[in-house]
Amino acid sequence: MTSEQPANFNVDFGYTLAMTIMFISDLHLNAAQPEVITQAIQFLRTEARQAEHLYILGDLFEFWIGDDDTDPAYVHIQDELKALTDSGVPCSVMHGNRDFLLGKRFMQRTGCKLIADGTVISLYDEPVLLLHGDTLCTDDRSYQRLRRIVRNPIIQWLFKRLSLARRERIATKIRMGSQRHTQSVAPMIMDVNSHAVAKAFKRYAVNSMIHGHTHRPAIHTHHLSNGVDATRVVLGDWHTQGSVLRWSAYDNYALVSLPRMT
Ligand SMILES: [Mn+2]
Repeated sequence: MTSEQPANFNVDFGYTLAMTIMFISDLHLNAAQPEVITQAIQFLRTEARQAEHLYILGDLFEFWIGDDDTDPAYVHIQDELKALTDSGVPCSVMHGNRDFLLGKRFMQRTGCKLIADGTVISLYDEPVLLLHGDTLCTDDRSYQRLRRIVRNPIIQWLFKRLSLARRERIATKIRMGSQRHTQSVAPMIMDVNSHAVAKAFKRYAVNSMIHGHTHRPAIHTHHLSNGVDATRVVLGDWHTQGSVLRWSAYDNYALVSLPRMT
C-alpha cells in the first residue's frame, strides 16, 4: 500500500498533505536529548500544520511527573503544541506508559484533547482502533504487574502529592528499572502477543488498528478467524529519527521515517 504513494510525497506538503490525518507516538521527549525536541518542534511547526488532525498515541514524553513540572524544555513543547492547535489543527493525545500523568492542566495549556487508550475513530468511513500498545504486550507479565500498580488511582493520587523533587527521584528509579528490564527480557516478550491482538480486533469490532510502544514500526496483516485480513500499523519511535503515519484517504496511508538533521 505504501508503494501507491506518489514519489514526491515527502516534498510537496502544501498540496499533497492537505486532508491528511497524522499519527505519531513514542517521541520520549526529555531535556537530556535536545536533538529529539528540536526535531519534534520542527515537525509541529511545519508538517503538522498541514494535518487535518494530529494524533499522539502515547509516550510523547519520556516521563511525566505532573502538570506542575516547570522544566523549561517541557514548557517549550507545550507552547509549541498550543501554537499548533491555535493554528486550527486539532490535536488528540493518548497516555503512554511513560506519560500517563498528563492531566487537565496540560490539555488546557496546549489545547490538546485527551483520548482514552482504546479509542475507535472513523477514518474515511472506516472504524480504526487507536491504542498506545502496551496492553497488547501480555507476555511481559512483570510489566503488566507494574502497570496495574502505577495506573492505580490511589497510587497516582498519592504520587501527585509528593514534592516535584521526590517525584523526579522516583521517576529516575522507575526509568532505570525499566531499562534493566528491557535489557534482561527476550525481545519476543517485549512485542505484542498475537492472541491479545486478535482479541482487540474482536472486542472493538474493527479491522484496522494503530499503535506504538514496541518501537518496531511496521504494517502487519492479521488473518482473523472470521476470514477477514485485518491491518495493524505500528508507529515508530523518535530515538534516532522521526516517524509519522500519514493517512490521506480510504486505504491510502504511508508510514514514513523523518531523517534527523543535525
Ligand atoms: Mn510505550
